[in-house]
Amino acid sequence: MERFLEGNRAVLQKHIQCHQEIHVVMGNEACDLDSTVSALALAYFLAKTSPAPKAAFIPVLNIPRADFALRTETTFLLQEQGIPTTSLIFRDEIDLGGLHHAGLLSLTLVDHHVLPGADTALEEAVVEVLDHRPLERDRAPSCQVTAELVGSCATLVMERIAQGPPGVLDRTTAALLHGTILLDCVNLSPAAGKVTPRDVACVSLLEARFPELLARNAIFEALQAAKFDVSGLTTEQMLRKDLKVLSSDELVLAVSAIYVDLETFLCRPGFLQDLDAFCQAWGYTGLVAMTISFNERNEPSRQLAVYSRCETLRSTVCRVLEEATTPSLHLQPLPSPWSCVGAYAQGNTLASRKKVLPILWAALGGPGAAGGLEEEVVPPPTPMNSLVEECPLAQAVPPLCPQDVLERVSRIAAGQPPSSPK
Ligand SMILES: [Mn+2]
Repeated sequence: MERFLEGNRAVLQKHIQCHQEIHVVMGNEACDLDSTVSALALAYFLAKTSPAPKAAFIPVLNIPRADFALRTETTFLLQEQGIPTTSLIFRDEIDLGGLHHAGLLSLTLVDHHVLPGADTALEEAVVEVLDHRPLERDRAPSCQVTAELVGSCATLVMERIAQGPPGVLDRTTAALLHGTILLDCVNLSPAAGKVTPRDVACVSLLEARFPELLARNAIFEALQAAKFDVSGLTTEQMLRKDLKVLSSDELVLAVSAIYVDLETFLCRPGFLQDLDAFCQAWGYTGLVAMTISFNERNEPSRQLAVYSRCETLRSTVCRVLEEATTPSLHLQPLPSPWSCVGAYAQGNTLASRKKVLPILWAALGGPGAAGGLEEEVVPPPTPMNSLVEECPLAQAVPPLCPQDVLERVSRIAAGQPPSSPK
């Protein structure tokens, strides 16, 4: 896998020069772990098994490279498997429209099967679809469609590989598929309602072939922790990672979920410059940051900050949140290091962003606040299973560092005592 990915760019260039077929395997625009790994693994398999003359099989991550850092569970798993980001090809690094225009493009869609409006022109190039949700549209008979309601698209890719010639699957690809299925299927927990017998069968098959794969719990916990690990992100990336945007005729208000406590967040180096630049770049008049963090007993606490350079807007938003009754947020003012930022402890830890958005929408004077919640999300949302939204994990996920989890597990595996109690 590593060598396949490393060579991709050169193979792509050569095929363009020689006017030979380029077969792109691409996931959806959320570019979550499933989309990424399904694209990598299927492209790798096709490259290994397709008869000559070979197309260039190129996995494409369906986001701009600049957004990749926000997919923290994906960057974590690829790094663990020794795959450098430099060998990946992102959507803004390949001209799919141009390739199609030149008659060179074949397209396989994984983890989705309908191209977004902006990509409609590429529909004609689609030769195969692998998806794990119900089909919304029919395809020409020439297009090979696999649509099965399993927990993870990676399961369908694994089944495809298992049906192919033996010996194609390498350890890295196996680890990627294994981790992805476990994350998507909530560690194969039947209670979570995502796993199917086919997902379980694939995980077992992978473990039988590669006994050195880490234990399921360890991988799941590490990936789950990585998903919410923002320690490596810039302030701008933290603000974008889990973002909703409310807009009225006059103003645009961003509402970001933040996964560190408010004091840490507000005291980041260069905080105010970064916040100003972020709001200016995207045209936001103000921003509400809702933080969720966990104490040693894994109890969640929520805090809230209101920022705007427009004092009228800031005080209006603050007042509306302070006085809200459905539900009451039980806000307690906190000292803020910045005069343009109001800070609060949120006593009502059950009041999620889902509850706060309508309050804010009403404050913006949204028409018919009940039915008119118009969410416009710019830039596109990341695939966050937001803790700030209502989410079954909101009470249970401790802020683990993914490296710690793996370290602890390898220590346990080596028979050494864990460095710190869990
Ligand atoms: Mn998926």
